Amino acid sequence: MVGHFALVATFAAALAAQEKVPTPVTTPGGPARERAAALLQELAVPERCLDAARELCALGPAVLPGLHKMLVDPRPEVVQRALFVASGLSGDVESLRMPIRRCLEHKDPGIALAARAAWQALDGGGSTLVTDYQAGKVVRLIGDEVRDLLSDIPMAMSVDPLTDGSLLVAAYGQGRIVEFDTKGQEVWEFQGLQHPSDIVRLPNGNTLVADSGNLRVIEINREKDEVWSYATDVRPIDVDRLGNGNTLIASYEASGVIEVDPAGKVVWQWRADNVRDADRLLDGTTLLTDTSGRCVLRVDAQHRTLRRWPIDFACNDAELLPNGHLVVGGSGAVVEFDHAGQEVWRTKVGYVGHLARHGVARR
Ligand SMILES: [Ca+2]
Repeated sequence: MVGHFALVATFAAALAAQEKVPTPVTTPGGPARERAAALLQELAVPERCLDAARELCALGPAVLPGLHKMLVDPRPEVVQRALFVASGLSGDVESLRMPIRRCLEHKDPGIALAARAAWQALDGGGSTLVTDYQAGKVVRLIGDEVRDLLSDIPMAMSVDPLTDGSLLVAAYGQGRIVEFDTKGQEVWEFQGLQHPSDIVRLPNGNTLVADSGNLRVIEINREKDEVWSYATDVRPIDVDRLGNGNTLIASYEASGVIEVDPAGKVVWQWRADNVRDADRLLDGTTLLTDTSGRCVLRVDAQHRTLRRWPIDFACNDAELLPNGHLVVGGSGAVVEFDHAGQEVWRTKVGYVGHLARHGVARR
């Protein structure tokens, strides 16, 4: 991985307000800071975790003193909670830049992965990075503006933005994954895949690939050696490495959604034919994007459905944000709902294979 962390111009320019953001409570110290301290404690309570995060995001800068303490806590789970809240804060959060940058290099992979999202949020300005499979593009949506970052990538299915501004892309139609630097030049690729659907650059520099057509997930190192694989009853569409070292895989017409440990043992499963995205949330629950069911679900470890968002198009990817909003992309659109389920923003896109929200619009 490239060792510098320069701002990407498109990120820095992306500070335009995009949508309604709760006005931060401006009382210095006092009640807001006390409330923040109590809410930061509640992040550790699974039943309160996501609600506490949402309320913390609304508090704004009053949260910062407590967050700074958590970011240097020796317990990895505490640091991860702080990074999640950090990625949803509005207002002046510049003081978080150095602590988050240190977390990017943390030896705990869960912290390093969580820091990636928080890092992108710092300069993301509330933009949404998406692939448009139909147009063969990677684009950044900022309000109603659509900026092309990469084009001429047949069936661009997934993109992983790296910390130095490079973009790792799963070129589904070319059977390869490609890394582009900030000038759009190819700097690394891996060929011989069949319909790669998702990619993740891991903190150790390896790359996790959903090699869909070959019915396997592989992890390869920079030298392109295969260092891990999983190929039992999967047609992987989405793959994530979790903080505990396990791998979460969502498959089309195969095992559904499975969490497998490094030895390949399935430790959790959600049976469904067409869930195209699964995300493990901070409270241990799982967000599922069910394309055939046209809905997004939040389910717990015991397979209970805690919430269901109906979606009016074939959805492919979703993200539940720290502020409680849900962003969903798929066939024809990207939509954002607030915590109450009200649509706050929608834009037309040909066919979204993957999306990622970076931060909140700042004022
Ligand atoms: Ca996922």
